[in-house]
Amino acid sequence: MKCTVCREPAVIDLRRHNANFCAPHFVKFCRDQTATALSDFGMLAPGERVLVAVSGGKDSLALWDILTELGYDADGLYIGLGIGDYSDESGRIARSFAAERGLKLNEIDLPTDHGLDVPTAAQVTRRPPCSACGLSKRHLFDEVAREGGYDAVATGHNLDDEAAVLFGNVLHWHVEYLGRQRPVLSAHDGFPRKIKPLVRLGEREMAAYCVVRGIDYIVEECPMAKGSKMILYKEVLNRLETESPGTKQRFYWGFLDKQTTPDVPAETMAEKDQRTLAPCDTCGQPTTAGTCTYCKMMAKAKSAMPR
Ligand code: Q46
Ligand code: ZN
Ligand code: ZN
Repeated sequence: MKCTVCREPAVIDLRRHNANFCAPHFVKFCRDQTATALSDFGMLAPGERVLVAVSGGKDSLALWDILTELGYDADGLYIGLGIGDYSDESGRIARSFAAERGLKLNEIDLPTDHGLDVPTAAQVTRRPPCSACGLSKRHLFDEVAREGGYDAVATGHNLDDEAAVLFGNVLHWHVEYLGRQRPVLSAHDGFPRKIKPLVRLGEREMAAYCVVRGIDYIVEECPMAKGSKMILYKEVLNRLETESPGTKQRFYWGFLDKQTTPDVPAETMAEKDQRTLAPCDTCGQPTTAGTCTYCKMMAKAKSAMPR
C-alpha cells in the first residue's frame, strides 16, 4: 500500500476518500480537513482565543494538537467528573499532554471544587448520569469561557459522533434538535460560540492521528456510557460504512448541505425559550429562571445527600 501523494509506504487507507497516506501526509490531511471545517463554517477568525474541552480521549487531544499546530491560541479545560479510575486516569493524561507541550490547561474538579461527583449528583437528583454530566460540563465550559474571555469553546465531536446523533434525531424525528445540530453555534447573550472543528474526520482517523503523533490518550470509554444508544447507532452506521464506504460522510454532510437557515445562537437547551435572560442568583450565568438549571441541580443534590 503506497501513499497517494508521495508513493512512500502508507500507514493508513481511507476508503471513503479512495486514498492512502504515509505518516506525514496523513497528519497534513487531518490538519487540512480541520482547517477546511474552520473556514467553511466560520468557526474561528485569526487571532481569536479558543478554549478546548479536553477529556483525555483521542478526539479532544488530537483537536488541541491540531489547533495549536494550525497556529491558534488554544488553551484546554479539563473537568474532573469524579467517575472513579476513569477520571483519575483521564486527568493524568490531560495534564501530561499539556505539560509536555507547554500548553495551558484550566482544571475544575467537581468533587473538590463543587462538592459533588457526577454519579452522586445523578443518583440523588434521579437524573440519568449523562444528563447530570452534560449539564455540568456545558455550564462549566460556558463559565470558564466567559470569565477567561475566550471567543469560542471547541469540542472534539467527530464525523462518527455527529452522524450517530443525526441518526438518532432522525429516527425519533427530534425536529428541534435537528435544527440545532450544527458544527458552529454563534455566541448569544453571554454564552460563548460553540465549535466542532473535527466534523470532517472520523473516529478511526483520530485514533490513527494520535498514534502517528505519539499522543497518549485514554482508550477506555467512560463506564457510564455502557448501553448508550449512541454506541448502538455507531455500530449500525459502521456496518453500513463497511458495505459502502462514504455512507456516514454522505449522510452527515448531505444534512449540513440541506440546512437552510444560516445560523442559530449558542444558547443552552435549558435556556432555549425566548424569555428574558438575567444573571443566575447563585453563579451569575445568564438564565431565564432566577436560578440556572445547573445551580438548581447542585442545590437539590446537596440537600438530598446524607450528611
Ligand atoms: S463522560 Fe459524562 Fe460522557 Fe461519561 S457520564 Fe456520560 S456524558 S458517558 S461524553
Ligand atoms: Zn506521503
Ligand atoms: Zn447558576
